[in-house]
Amino acid sequence: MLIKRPFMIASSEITPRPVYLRRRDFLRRAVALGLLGGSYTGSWGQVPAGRTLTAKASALSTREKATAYEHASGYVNFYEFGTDKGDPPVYAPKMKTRPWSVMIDGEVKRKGPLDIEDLLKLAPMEERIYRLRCVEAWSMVIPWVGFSFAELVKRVEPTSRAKYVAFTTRMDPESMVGLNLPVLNWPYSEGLRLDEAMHPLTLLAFGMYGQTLPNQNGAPVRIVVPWKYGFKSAKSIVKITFTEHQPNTAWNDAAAREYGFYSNVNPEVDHPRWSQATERRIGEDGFFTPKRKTLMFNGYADQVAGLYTGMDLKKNF
Ligand SMILES: Nc1nc2c(c(=O)[nH]1)N[C@H]1C(S)=C(S)[C@@H](COP(=O)(O)O)O[C@H]1N2
Ligand SMILES: [Mo]
Repeated sequence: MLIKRPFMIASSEITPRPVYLRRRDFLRRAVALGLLGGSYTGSWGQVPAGRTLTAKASALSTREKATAYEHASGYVNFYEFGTDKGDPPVYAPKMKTRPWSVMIDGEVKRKGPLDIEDLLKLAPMEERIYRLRCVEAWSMVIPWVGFSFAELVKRVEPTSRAKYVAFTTRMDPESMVGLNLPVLNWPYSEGLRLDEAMHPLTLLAFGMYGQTLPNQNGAPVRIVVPWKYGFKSAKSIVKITFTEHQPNTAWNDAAAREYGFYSNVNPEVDHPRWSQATERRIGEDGFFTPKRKTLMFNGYADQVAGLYTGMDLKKNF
């Protein structure tokens, strides 16, 4: 029989949820006040003290155990900072995230730059614990902090012609050592259909693990689309463009056969070079652990399958 070591047991498993959340709130405030000496160890492992983001727990959260902070912030894809998973934690901290503004443009009534400080105050923050499934067949569970992207969309008023939204990542040659590599056509860009972008699960994230995002995870603002492969969730966003036609996206431009526009997590559609049927949970599943089955739409089928009725998901992969 498998014996759980104490650190593998989520506190949510041994404590009733409301108590668990209150305790976490205490831990967060304690961190903010410096009571715990700069960091705390809990169910998330060591989390360094940062700028705390107060958020209320969301009913959209999974009850699965969150990945340790160490892995979520240390095992990252952010190719602008290098293609190795360990590169972004080394180089990204050099990127300045203030001042920062996000340009709103295209088919929208309220165009123009939005300052990050105003964006942060746009709607109440929620903590959303989501599964994240990378196209490379690994997954994590991350407690994000942010609000539904729909909150922003409502306020900027897209025109009737807007059918898609495109996200563009910052290009900072000083810190982004990966911009010299010809892997992608920089800047990194991604896109969603407007109804996907407006889905309540689509999150505009400013933080994770109760604090502002570490740069390597997309500070100061990123998108998180939990039912799609991770690469759809663009980091460190500087531009949001509403368009009439399907926008080009960085990964689709680089290898159209491998990365479709939709990129919904789908165990039935393999990547041309590997299976998408299973995944390995980072920080939990060892090399010899049987692989976990990947779920349709990353387990969010009940909420999102309706967006794709009538579509051939093998063609629109
Ligand atoms: N700008 C930018 N955004 C990006 C990437 C990237 O290389 N550049 N990588 C993507 C990929 S492949 C994944 S799996 C997720 C990982 O997010 P995380 O590191 O915060 O878990 O970010 C996505 N967003
Ligand atoms: Mo990914």
